[in-house]
Amino acid sequence: RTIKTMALTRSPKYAENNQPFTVLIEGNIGSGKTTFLNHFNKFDDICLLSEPVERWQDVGGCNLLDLMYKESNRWAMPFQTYVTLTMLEMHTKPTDKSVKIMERSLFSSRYCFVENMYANGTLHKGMYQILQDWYRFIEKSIHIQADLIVYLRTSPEVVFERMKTRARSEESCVPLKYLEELHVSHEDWLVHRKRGNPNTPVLILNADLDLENIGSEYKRSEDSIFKASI
Ligand code: DGT
Repeated sequence: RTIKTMALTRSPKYAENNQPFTVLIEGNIGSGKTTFLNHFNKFDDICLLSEPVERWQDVGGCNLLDLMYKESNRWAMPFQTYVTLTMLEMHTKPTDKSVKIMERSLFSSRYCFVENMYANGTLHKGMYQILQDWYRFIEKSIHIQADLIVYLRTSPEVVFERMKTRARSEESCVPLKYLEELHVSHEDWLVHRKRGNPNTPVLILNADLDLENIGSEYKRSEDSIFKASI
């Protein structure tokens, strides 16, 4: 009888019960998420999912990432809906590995980028509301596994220099101010825990360190990931 009552009150969410221990790698643009992910290539039993930036750069021949930066009032909204789709595909992708590590998540898109673009006037209130309704519907109907968040914490000035050195053409017009705003929204979410589920553990790494010196930080994350996942 209890089971029947439960079935009536809540239907299972999509992708519920088929996801392994999942780690989300978060941090500002240029914080080293891709390098961090590559570090875990050497382990067999991990499903690594890097952020689908290449898909955003070629949607049927259109570079949505570029349009989002160049004509943001018009393209931010479609860009965010596409990011949501590609993130959900990663969150729900089945795997037979015992750990999944993902670069970014629906959460950073929602709590950092969308909040920031609404606050700075890029997203119209109506667009923002549509996205919020989608997020609420997704929350009710799709399971998003998140067992640990690794926050690659940086200073905006450091990532600004890295972004300029990397010189991804779409980002050529991104000012320091944008990275400062994104920094604050990451801090609000992952340090001050103002958004999202405050019970998800967050491991904070010093990602201002350059490649030669970040080894010990990576080791610290390996220990947390493997200890927590067994
Ligand atoms: P990494 O490896 O830490 O250097 O990471 P990046 O910079 O390759 O990756 P990420 O996710 O910080 O940014 C890739 C580009 O996509 C960057 O220009 C910011 C943009 N981006 C990522 N997610 C979103 C989003 O949800 N909304 C908006 N507006 N832009 C996003």
